[in-house]
Amino acid sequence: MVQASENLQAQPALPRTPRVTYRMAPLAEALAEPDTLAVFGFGAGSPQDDDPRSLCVALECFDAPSPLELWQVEGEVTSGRHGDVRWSSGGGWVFAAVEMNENAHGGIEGAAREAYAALRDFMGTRRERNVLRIWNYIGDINEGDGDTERYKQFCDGRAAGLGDFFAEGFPAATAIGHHDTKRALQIYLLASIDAGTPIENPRQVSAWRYPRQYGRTSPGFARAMLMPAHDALAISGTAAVVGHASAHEGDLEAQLNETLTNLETLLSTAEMAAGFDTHSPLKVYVRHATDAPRVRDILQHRLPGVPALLMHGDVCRRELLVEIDGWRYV
Ligand code: 3EB
Repeated sequence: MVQASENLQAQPALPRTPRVTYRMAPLAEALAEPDTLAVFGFGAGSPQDDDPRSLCVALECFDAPSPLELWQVEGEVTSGRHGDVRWSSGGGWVFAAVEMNENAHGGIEGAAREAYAALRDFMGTRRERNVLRIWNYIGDINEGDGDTERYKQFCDGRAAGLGDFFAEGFPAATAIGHHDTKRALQIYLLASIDAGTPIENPRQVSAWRYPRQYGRTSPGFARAMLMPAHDALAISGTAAVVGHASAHEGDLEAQLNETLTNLETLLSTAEMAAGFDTHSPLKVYVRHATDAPRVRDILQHRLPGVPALLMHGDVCRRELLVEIDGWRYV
C-alpha cells in the first residue's frame, strides 16, 4: 500500500499563492519581514523606499491614513533591478514593476511600448515565466476622443511592446486612470513558475474580441486567473460591462450592482463558493470623489466585513463610474 507521505512527495509542489493583505504598518516594518515579496503605498503621501519591492501607486485612497498592501510568500525573497524593471522573487513567484515617464518616450503610446518591452526582456531571464496578473495605472486615461483617447493609445503601445509575450494566454489585468500630474505610467505584475487557469465571464464578450468601436487594438486580458495551486482567484478590473456594452450609463448604484453580479459570475465559473469574505482583499476604483461615501455605504451592506480599499481612479470607458478588482482565496 502506498503511504500517504510518499503520495504527497510524488506530487509536484505547486507554489502557494502569495498572501495579499492590507495593513496599517510602517513601510520599514513591512519590508523587514523576510517573506515580503512586495509592498504598495497609495497616493502622494505614501511612504517611499529605494527597496525594489516597494512601489508608491499613483492613486489616492479615500481612507486616510491609507494602509499598505503586502504580498507575502513562503520562502526566502531576493530582489534587484534589471534596466528599468524593479523585481523580487521567492516561493516560486516573481514581482516586477516599471514606472515610465511619458515625456521621455514621446507620450503614452511610446511609454507603454517601452514599459512592456522592458518587462518582457526581464521576464525572459526568469524561470517564473507565467505572468498571471498585471496592473496598469495611467494618467488622464480618458483624455482625447475616439482612437486618440489616451487609453486607446496605451492599448496600441502595450500591444507593440508585448509582441508575442502573452501568446500562450493573457493574464488577468487592471487598467485604471490616475490623477497624478506627473505623466508616469506604472505597471506591475505577478508571475509564477507554474501556469494558472484563465477564467472568462459568460456574461461578457472576452476583451480580445471587443468590436472595433472600442479601439483599433483590443485589450488582451483574461477576466480572472485561477492560481496554479487552485488556492486563489485573481480577479481583473470588473465593471458594469454586459456583452461588450457598458450598462446603466449615469446610474452609480445600478453599475455597482451589475459589477457585483459580474464578480459572482466569475466565482461560480471558477467553481468557487459564492461570496467574498474577510480574506478577500478588493480594490474599488471610483471615478468621482463625491460618489465615494455612497459606494462605501452600498458595499458595507452588500459585502460586509470584506476588506475593500476605495481609491480615486478612472475606468477606461468614460461612462463607467466604478470598477472592482481583487483576490478571492479558497
Ligand atoms: C472592461 O471590462 C473594463 O485594458 O487591461 C478592465 C481590465 C478593463 C483590464 C485592460 C481594461 C483592462 O473592459 C476595462
